[in-house]
Amino acid sequence: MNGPAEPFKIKVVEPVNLPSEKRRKEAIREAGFNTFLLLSEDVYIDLLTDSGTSAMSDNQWAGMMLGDEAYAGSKNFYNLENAVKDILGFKYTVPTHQGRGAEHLMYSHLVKPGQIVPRNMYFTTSKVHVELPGGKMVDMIIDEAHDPENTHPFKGNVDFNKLQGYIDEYGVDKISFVNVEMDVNMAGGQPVSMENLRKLREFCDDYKLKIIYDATRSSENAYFIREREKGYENTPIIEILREMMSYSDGCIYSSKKDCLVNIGGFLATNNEEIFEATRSSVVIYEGLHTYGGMAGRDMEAVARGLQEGAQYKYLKYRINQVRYLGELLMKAGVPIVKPIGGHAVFLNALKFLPHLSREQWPAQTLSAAIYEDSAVRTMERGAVSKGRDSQTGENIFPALELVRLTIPRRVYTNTHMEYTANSIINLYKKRDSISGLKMVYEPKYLRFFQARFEQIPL
Ligand code: PLI
Repeated sequence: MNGPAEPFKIKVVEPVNLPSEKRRKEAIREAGFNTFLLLSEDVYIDLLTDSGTSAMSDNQWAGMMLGDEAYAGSKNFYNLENAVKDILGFKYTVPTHQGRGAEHLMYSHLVKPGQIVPRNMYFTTSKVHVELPGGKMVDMIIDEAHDPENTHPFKGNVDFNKLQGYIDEYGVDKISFVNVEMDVNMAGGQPVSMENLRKLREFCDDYKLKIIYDATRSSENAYFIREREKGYENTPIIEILREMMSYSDGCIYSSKKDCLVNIGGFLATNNEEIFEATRSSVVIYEGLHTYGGMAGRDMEAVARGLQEGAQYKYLKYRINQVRYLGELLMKAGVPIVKPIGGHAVFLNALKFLPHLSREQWPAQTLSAAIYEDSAVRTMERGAVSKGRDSQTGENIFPALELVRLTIPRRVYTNTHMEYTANSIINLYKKRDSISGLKMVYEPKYLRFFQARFEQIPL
C-alpha cells in the first residue's frame, strides 16, 4: 500500500459476521437478486454505498451532545450556516433531511415543463427530480468518461460542444440551468478540473445561464484538483473548494458523503431569488428553515464533518484506501474503470461477464454473484439504475454497465479491502459459470432500489 496509514485510531467497534454459504445462497434469493433488499445482518462487508455510512469522529459525537433541539433558531443551524460560509463561500444555507430533499427544493423551483437540464452525467435522484416538474436531464460529459479504459485525469469534465449542441437544438430559453456534479458518481467517481469549471462560468455568462452544482463529493473532487492540476499542488483544500464554488450560482449537497455523517443535506447559494424561493418551500416539505428535517444534533455533526472532511491529511488517506483496493484488482487483471475513482472502485461488468447480453443485466448479475460468493455487498450502476426513457418508455442501456464497490469513510481496514479483492479475483476466475438474470418486478420510480430478479439457467 503506497498511501499513508490511517490518520486516526479506533475507539468503538461493531462486530460483523460472515454468513454461511448456505445462508448467502438463500439470502440473495429472498432478496430477488437485488443487494438493496438484503438484510444488513446477512452482510459481512458492506460496500453498497458511501452514503450515510461514515464513522463519525469523537469531535462529531461530542457535538451531538450539544444539540439544541429548539423548533426555531437552533444554534446548531447557525454553526452549519457558518461552516458552509467558511468552507464553500455561500452566504445562504437551506437545510434538508438529505440530498434529495435539496434536489427537490432547488429543481422544482428552477425547472419549468418542457425544459432541459444539461448535466455532466445524470445521477438517479437528480434525474427524477428534474423529470417530476416536467424537465429532462441530458448528459454533456466528455466522451472519455464512457470508456472505462481511458485514463483522462478529469473524466468528469463538461464537453462544451455538447452543451453548445443542446443550446442550438433547443434554444437557450429551453435550458433551465446547467448542472455539474463533482467527482461524478455514475462515471466512476471521476473529478472535474478547475479549468473546466472556470471556462464553464465564462461560457454560461455569455448565455446568461445559471450553474448549479451537485457538490455532494466536492471535497474529494478538490483533492484530485490538488493532486492532478498544475498550480494547485500546495493549495489548501478549502481554498480550492471556495474557488470551485465561486464559479456557480449555488449547489445542492448530500451531507451523507463528504461531511462524514449518517444523515443530512442542504442547498447553499449567494443568489437571493433562489434563497427566497427555497426558504419558502422548505417549510412545506422538510421543516422550518432552521432545521429542514434534521435534528439540531445532526446539524452540528454536519457542521463539524464539513470541516473534517475537507482536511488534506484525511482526504489523502481516504482516496488512497480506495486506490489500494482498485490496484489489487487491477494487478490480478480484473476489469475496472480507470483511473480509480474517489469514493469507489467500479467493476466493468461488460468485460467481466461478456457471455451475458445487456437484457440479462450483467452488472446486477455480478453484484448478486459477489454477494453469494463472499457476503460483500455492492451495487449495480448500469442499465437498471439508468431506468427508462421518460418519453418513449424504452430501457436505456448506457455505455457504462458497472458494479460499484463503494468504500464507507473511516469504517473498514485494509484487511477488509484485501478480503474483498481476493474474493472478487476468485470469482473472476470462475466467471463463465455465472448465469444472467431477468427482471420480474419493476417499480415506477428509481427501480434499482426495489426491482426483483430471477436467475436464467446457463
Ligand atoms: O442520498 P441523498 O438523498 O442524501 O443524496 C442524493 C444524491 C445526490 N447526488 C449525488 C451525486 C449522490 O451520489 C446522491 C446519493 N447517492 C447515493 C445514495 C449513492 O449511493 O451514491
